[in-house]
Amino acid sequence: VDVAVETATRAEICAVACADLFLGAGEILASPMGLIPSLGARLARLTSEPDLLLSDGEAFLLTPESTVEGWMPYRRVFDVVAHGRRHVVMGANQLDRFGNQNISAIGDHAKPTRQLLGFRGAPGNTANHRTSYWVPRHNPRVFVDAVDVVSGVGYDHAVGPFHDVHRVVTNLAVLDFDTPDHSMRLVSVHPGVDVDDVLRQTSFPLEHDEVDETRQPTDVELDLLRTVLDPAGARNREVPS
Ligand code: F8G
Repeated sequence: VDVAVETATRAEICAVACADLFLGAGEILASPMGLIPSLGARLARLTSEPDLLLSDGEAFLLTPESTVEGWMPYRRVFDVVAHGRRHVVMGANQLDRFGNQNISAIGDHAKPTRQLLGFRGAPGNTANHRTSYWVPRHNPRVFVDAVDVVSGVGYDHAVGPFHDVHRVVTNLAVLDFDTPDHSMRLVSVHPGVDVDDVLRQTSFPLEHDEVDETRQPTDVELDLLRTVLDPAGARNREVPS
């Protein structure tokens, strides 16, 4: 097995966990929001998923090295969303145990204490195709009993046959919804993190019967991250080790 001899940083573990979100994806549009999910999608394209399409979020499809390889103006992104051949990795100010996401507002909806991003593409994304989440600071303020506003739709608000909240990757762990009632489950903790650390940082109970350790990057993945995708090391500032 091609396992890296050098020690990976926490950020590199997270980027590889994000790359693994796309395993088996084939020729779909990957829409990673934020640095670590973007590194993950580009890494997947260079390793496990060579047919993955990467958009710049405006008008072009890019190679992992940022060369333009196609034209996808904004309106065509909506066609792809509706058609379902897309996997978005969104952020979250709040997430609950059924995967409802809030990026809209904090507090009472009639008089919010904080105005955030708004609903953006979240409702349509979660109704139409696979969605995952990236949370760089796993804590009880993000992992809440109930979100203040539902932006991305969770499993307790069925929105049809294409709803598919896949996984949540955080700075501590990987989680999914593969339980009988689709409540959140702890899949793996990153090297150096205890299961109890994750439970303490999560407001709701998490199933944690069979928890693995998140896998280490391979030598090839570490080399790509360090020399091709992020030579300046921005990843390690977003997620300190
Ligand atoms: C809180 C909390 C909390 C934050 N509890 N308080 C406070 C209490 C905090 C601060 C203040 C601000 C398809 C598609 C689209 C498109 C199209 C196409 C999408 C439709 C494209 C364009 C579009 C959605 C993509 C994301 C989000 C990525 C992040 C953020 C963040 C942080 C969410 C993590 N829990 N939280 N506060 N977008 N971004 O103390 O108070 O609130 O806090 O797919 O768009 O439109 O649709 O958010 O907030 O996926 O992940 O970075 O807003 O930066 O600064 O933390 O300090 O001011 O007092 P943030 P933050 P204070 S798909």
